[in-house]
Amino acid sequence: MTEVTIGGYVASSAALQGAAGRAQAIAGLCEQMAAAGLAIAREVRRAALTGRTGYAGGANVSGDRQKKLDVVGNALVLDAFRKSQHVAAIVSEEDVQAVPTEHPEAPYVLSTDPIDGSSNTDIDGPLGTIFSFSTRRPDGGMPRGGDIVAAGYVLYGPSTICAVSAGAGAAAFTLDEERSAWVRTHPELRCPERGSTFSANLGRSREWHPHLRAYLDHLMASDKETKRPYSLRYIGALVADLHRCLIEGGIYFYPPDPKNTQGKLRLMYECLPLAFLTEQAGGRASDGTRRLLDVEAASAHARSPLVLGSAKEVDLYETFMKTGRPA
Ligand code: FDP
Repeated sequence: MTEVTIGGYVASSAALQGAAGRAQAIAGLCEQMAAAGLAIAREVRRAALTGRTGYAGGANVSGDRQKKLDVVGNALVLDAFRKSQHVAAIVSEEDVQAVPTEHPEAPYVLSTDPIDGSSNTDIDGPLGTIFSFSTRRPDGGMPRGGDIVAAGYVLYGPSTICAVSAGAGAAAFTLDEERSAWVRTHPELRCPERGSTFSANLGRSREWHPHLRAYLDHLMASDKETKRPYSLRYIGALVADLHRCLIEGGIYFYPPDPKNTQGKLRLMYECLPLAFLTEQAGGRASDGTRRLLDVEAASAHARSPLVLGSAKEVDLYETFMKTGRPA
């Protein structure tokens, strides 16, 4: 394993070369995010010992009851970037409005879900942090998929992993806790073209669109040639479910249903950052009918259906949504 730092990997990204200082600035931001991830990892590991499991007492703007770790994770990320010369504002799941930093004219905006998969905080299940850095729009509008310059996640599982892309491929680093150092364990993160697992909350599947139910039937039908039936794997923390898809292939989807008519997941700090990373790892990200990175967020907390993972699996999902059939 080569000792390449997260900042070194990001700075060398072919997509960032050109403007002087740009690559270094974005590399520094990703390093800072990984440092925040390290601090969050410690909080997550010690939560049951420090009284930080359970609910905090409030709710976020989407109406989700906040866990104590949501609040702690948000504070750690905000503290890491509040003084940053390169970040103008932070769009977080936990804050109603974008939080301005001390440098509101800075070139980049951070979008983040500091603790993804909060339902898992009290059961020792995997959690994540999602982030993206986007070029700030001069009109103050919400950054779009095309504005993202770097994105990734930190996965708090049996080990802590930071996956990152700065627009020219993707890599993942594992935290060596003894040295507090990130080691590049996945020099090139490549999502297999196909997989044999699917990941979705089937609790509402009876309420799904008939075309989607046909897709589900297709996945669960027997066919040796296409390795069906696929296996169901659902951790219930998006970062962890996506990580499996990127390593082993497969598909994750959170579709709309009568309760969540726009889906459940939030575009700015869940869907778009992970769409960017997934595409850079050779996978695909869709809202079920179109490329997710082309979808514009109407507001900081806008939701979208999300379909992520192996390119051919996402293609098939879209075909079913169009026709109700595999072709
Ligand atoms: P959670 O509500 O626990 O924070 O971000 C939302 C998210 O988790 C994703 O991480 C996860 O994939 C999904 O919601 C789980 O939702 P369901 O409980 O509806 O399956």
